[in-house]
Amino acid sequence: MKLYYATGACSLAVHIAIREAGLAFEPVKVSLPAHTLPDGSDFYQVNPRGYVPVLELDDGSRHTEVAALLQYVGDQDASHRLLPAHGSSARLPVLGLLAFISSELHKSFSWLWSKDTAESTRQTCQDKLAKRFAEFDQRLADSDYLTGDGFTVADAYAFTIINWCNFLGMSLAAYPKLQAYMARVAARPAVQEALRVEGLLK
Ligand SMILES: N[C@@H](CCC(=O)N[C@@H](CS)C(=O)NCC(=O)O)C(=O)O
Repeated sequence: MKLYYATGACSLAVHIAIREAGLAFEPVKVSLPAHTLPDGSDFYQVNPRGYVPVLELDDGSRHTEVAALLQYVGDQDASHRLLPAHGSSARLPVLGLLAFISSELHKSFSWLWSKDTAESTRQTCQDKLAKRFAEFDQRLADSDYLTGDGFTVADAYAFTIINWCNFLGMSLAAYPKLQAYMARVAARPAVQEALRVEGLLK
């Protein structure tokens, strides 16, 4: 299995999940500004949409979309620790969170990354994110992770996206439980290893 990733991008969620699941894989770094691979070849040949993550399975098939890839990776872990079993009621909140993080967090942040985004749009996105952060802060008052006391693929995704606050100069000081959660997730050995491999830790 190969994971095409870019440093600190949303692909980090899949990277973390793969390491949490203990799966064998080859990380392949993509230069996003140039859309090139380490050998200089064109990343659009791998993904015509031009974005990471791409997960290439051993049969050569290539797949995209963070929320879908996290489900695939979670299901490879036979203990169902990262994603409860198909058909179980415990799976539903995790799937709900994957969709929520994708549409309500990931895509709002996408506007903040663009230099061309108008100030009014930027403000709207920040206001929306503030509401989502407040909700997570409340949710984390009684539990270590988003769906209870165990880490799931939803935490890999939430951590990755909220971590962008560090790059965009957005403070989480108003959300102490969320801030503590970010430190808790960052301290997990699999997360430390993913951050180190991506060059985000010394
Ligand atoms: N719909 C995709 C979006 C992935 C995405 O936004 N990837 C960004 C990095 S976080 C990217 O590679 N952008 C570069 C580009 O679109 O050229 C998903 O959910 O996986």
